[in-house]
Amino acid sequence: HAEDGYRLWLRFDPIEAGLRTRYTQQIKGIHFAGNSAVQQTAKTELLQGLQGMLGKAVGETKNMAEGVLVVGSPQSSELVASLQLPQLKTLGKEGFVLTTTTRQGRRLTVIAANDDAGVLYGVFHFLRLLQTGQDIDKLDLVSAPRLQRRVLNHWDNLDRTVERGYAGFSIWDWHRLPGYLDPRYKDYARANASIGINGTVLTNVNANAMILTPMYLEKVRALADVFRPYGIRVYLTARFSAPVEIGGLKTADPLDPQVQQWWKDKTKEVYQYVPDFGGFLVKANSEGQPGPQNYGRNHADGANMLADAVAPFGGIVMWRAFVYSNETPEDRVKQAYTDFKPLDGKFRPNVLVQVKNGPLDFQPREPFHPLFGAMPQTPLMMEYQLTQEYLGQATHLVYEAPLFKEIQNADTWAKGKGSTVAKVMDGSLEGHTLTGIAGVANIGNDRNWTGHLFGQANWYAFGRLAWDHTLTSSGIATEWIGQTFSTKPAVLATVRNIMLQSHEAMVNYMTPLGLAHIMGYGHHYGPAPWWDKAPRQDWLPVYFHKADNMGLGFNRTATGSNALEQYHPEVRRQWENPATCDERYLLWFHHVGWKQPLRSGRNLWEELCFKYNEGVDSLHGMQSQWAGLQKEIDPDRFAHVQMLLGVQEQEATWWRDACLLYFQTFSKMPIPARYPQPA
Ligand code: GCW
Repeated sequence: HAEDGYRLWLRFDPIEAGLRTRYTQQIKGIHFAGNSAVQQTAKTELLQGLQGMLGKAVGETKNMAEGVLVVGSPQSSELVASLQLPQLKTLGKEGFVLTTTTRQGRRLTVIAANDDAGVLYGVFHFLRLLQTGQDIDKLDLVSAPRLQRRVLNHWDNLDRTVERGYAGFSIWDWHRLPGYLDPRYKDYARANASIGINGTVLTNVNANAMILTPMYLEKVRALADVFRPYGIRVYLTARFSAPVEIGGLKTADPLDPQVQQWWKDKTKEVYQYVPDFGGFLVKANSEGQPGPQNYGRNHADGANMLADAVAPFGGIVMWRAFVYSNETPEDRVKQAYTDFKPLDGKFRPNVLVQVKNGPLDFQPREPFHPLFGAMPQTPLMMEYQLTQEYLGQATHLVYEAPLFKEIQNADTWAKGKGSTVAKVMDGSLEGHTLTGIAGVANIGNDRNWTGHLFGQANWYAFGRLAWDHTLTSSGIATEWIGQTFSTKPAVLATVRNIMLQSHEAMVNYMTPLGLAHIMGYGHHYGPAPWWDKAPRQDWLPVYFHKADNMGLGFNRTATGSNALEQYHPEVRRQWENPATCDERYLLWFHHVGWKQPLRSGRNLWEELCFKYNEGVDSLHGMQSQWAGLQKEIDPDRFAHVQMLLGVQEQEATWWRDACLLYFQTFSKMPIPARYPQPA
């Protein structure tokens, strides 16, 4: 049948005959005793997945016979309890053990966990091993999530438009909910559960208070009921002015007792609909959203009011630190730190401050956000953007895992060398127990979910890295390709190669050397470094690149905006000197002369020409590598990617030519003759 990508990485087609024979001998029957809703899901997935891959059903058994696959938790399965697996003692929540063991002379394969979610994740991991052709003969694997709240953020509006969504309309069909449950909800839940995502914020951070009215809460309940058996909790965005807009109050001042009471009552009501409701995500006093500052209060006042309302029910508040205002004269990238750093220690224990990976806004490349490492008393939740707002949207192939890893591996030096962003995020640096990560979803109602087939890889990579940030970009790509396309070594190697170079390629053809935010105004898609007419200067490309006859780049050292002061001295020292500054961030921190020699020996202008051309060349390479896969990939998915790569190649060329021609009006130097000369 036509391959439309709907099945994502959950393709359980018959596997290669040799492997099938081996696995069939190793899995002769299944012992699965648990019967909670989540374990029932796990069981269904296991039976279906095995049947699909092995080509025949594997029977259930009550006995501990040779070759049985034993699944469950000690609480739900006497057999699992009797195995007394030592690994379970130290295994945290949601973790699982996959092990091969022998009891009474019989070889057993075991998927065990301490809780239902762990069983579900263990089953999906086991299926993944089979899908990717791994050896399951001597399993000895223990895995537990390093982050607790692994959450997708949907910027979905109640009219089904999706802010920064490029894959169709929202998959939430509010109009027909709660009565009509689109089968897609279940498929969405499966996909998330298979990669360990355990929460979803259904609504846009630019929030509509209506979602908190009974009419919508009924619909939210219906979705939560579908997701619960997959271990997924629902969260909502809270519009700060809701007490006024739907509550009839005169104010939303967080210190007003009536306002506080309104939120308490509202929260109680939400929990009546959704007893395991996760909590609220809030964007306040940012880009026109209402917030506590409208009443002379600060972000902690606002967050704590909501935190107190959800606390009795075990809920949390994810309070976003993406704040800046055009009226503030301060460099936009400094404003979040300025607002939040002084509030460290002032938040309730059930508040996570949610911080974007970089201090500007989901650019192809940014240095890590200076709040990481700067708020030791506050758990920080990482926010990545899967929907590729500034990354070519659903047209460009960009595998984002290398971007995520670059941020996570960055050293904040907060507590000396090795204080990586990953350690801030997973709580280990400061001993936080509440941890989390958010990915702004790239999902819509397109048949393949993400618009570009390779957008699926970013959803996948987000889940896998949320589970275990030590996984590598290459390893995750290998898993995804194996499940999505093929496990043939040549396919794995070629597709992986395309994926692993794609992010750097994009940085090169869009914003090399630390440039940022030179995309077209509003839509953020194509190049417009010349744009100087937006209603706000903090949205203007010219404000960010600061090209002039002397050079290019934003001076953020002490002689400029001094954004560097927000980083730990060790980090600052590396970056404040152009000679030691990582050239990937050079123009982010420095205004560099056009003729300044860089590490390559080329001067800035030549290096810019080199990078933009390198980006376009990478695209040619990606195209020809993909072309070589024609015989290996089904025609529909092959053509889909091939056509999009064609568009991407044209647009990379457009980016290169537009940016070089524009910057040349300042550098006044020729584009070296070895490069194509744009008309
Ligand atoms: O990236 C910017 C987007 C806005 C978005 C905002 C945010 C939801 O251009 O569309 O609003 O960030 O993260 O709040």
